[in-house]
Amino acid sequence: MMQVRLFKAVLVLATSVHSASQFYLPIDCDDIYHHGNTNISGVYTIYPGGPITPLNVYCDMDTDGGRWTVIQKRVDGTENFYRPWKSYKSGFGNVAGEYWLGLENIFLLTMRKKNELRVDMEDWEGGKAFAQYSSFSIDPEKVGYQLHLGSFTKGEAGDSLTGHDSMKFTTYDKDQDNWDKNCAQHYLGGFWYNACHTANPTGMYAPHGAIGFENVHVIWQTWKNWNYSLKTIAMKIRSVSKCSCTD
Ligand SMILES: [Ca+2]
Repeated sequence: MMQVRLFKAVLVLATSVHSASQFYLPIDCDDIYHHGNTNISGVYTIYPGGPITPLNVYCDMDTDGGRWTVIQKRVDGTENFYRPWKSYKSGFGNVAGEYWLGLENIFLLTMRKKNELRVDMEDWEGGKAFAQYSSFSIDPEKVGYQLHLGSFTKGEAGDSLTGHDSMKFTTYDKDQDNWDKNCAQHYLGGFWYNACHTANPTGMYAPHGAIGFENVHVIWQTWKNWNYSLKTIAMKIRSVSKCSCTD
């Protein structure tokens, strides 16, 4: 009870000093960009869950005008993404490298503001591509962190995510997919699997051609098809609300 009261008091305090920029608590990288007065990509602290739960995140301030809050990133295979529900819920990895921001944090971020989604990826031959969607949000845990994806808007990578819209999240120890087996166990990630996927950003990381199994890699089907293991992939969200800040 004390904690709840304290939390409310701090919230009121945080709200009351909203206009004083030195006390402003950013919710996402859009806030960092506008209120923190920076356009440098890197690790920053945001507060999507309120003032007593700081969260480190990577902000992409370079791509297409910046302001992107990165929620998932693969670059070198140093992080294990074959993890249970509790890991996908709370988040894991290193925000300066590979990580998953956590379903609870993603829920809070997308609850606070309306966001668009961009997925950037690279192959092993120096090629780059992206896919962008008009909106992205997820429901709370009690309804399985169900995905709500807007329409595909642009990007040469093509649309490999619409087939995952309206899916609940599945991990190897929590099956909420549309397959009679468990997609996460079979395709080695944690995702909004359907039956099962056309994109597998949390799948097994391996140099292209290093392993023979199909469909278990880091995949974006409309760009490189089922049997190409991508070198990098990053999912990032950005507020589409008009900035009301004055500075
Ligand atoms: Ca299943």
